[in-house]
Amino acid sequence: MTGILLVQGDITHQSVDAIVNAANSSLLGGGGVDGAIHRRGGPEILAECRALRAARYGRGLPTGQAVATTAGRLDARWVIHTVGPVFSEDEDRSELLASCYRESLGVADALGARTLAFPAISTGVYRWPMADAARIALETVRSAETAVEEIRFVLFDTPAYEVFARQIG
Ligand code: AR6
Repeated sequence: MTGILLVQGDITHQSVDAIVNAANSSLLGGGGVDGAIHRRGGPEILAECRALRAARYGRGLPTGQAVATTAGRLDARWVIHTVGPVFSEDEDRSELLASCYRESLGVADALGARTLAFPAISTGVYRWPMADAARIALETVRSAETAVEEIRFVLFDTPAYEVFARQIG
């Protein structure tokens, strides 16, 4: 039985086995939660991301997939990088957003992670409306088969936390 927990705050301050990063396909960092993870986690994370790109993802990590690196100086064992879809009014990309959560859980299981922290993937720079993103995130992790014991959604601000709290019921 997997516990689902909502926390308001900065994901880089969480103590968990694995922290999920809302990355982009370059894996080379960016703004938002990605920038915060690399800043606080230090250069070891970027070094592993570069090595992964060179070895496996020359064209970038595809949207909806996930891959792990060290967590550097973060209080975690791994960072799991996943690439959310950019929100579109014209095209339903929900399955790609759900895939980010499913694939991240799959990577966490393969690593043996028991506790995992997710940000609200795609809800910042990638503009996904928070309520819809929360619904997809919660439905996907609730229906996933995983050995992860605790999934923590770390919401950066009060409005985001409240949206998730309403969705979780
Ligand atoms: N802890 C928890 N949540 C955070 C933090 C933090 N430290 N910082 C921001 N958020 P975003 P995306 C929230 O933009 O939409 C990057 O440049 C934020 O308020 O980080 O998936 C990447 O390199 C929002 O609710 O990710 C990509 O290019 C959520 O995290 C692109 O942005 C996600 O916002 C990915 O865009």
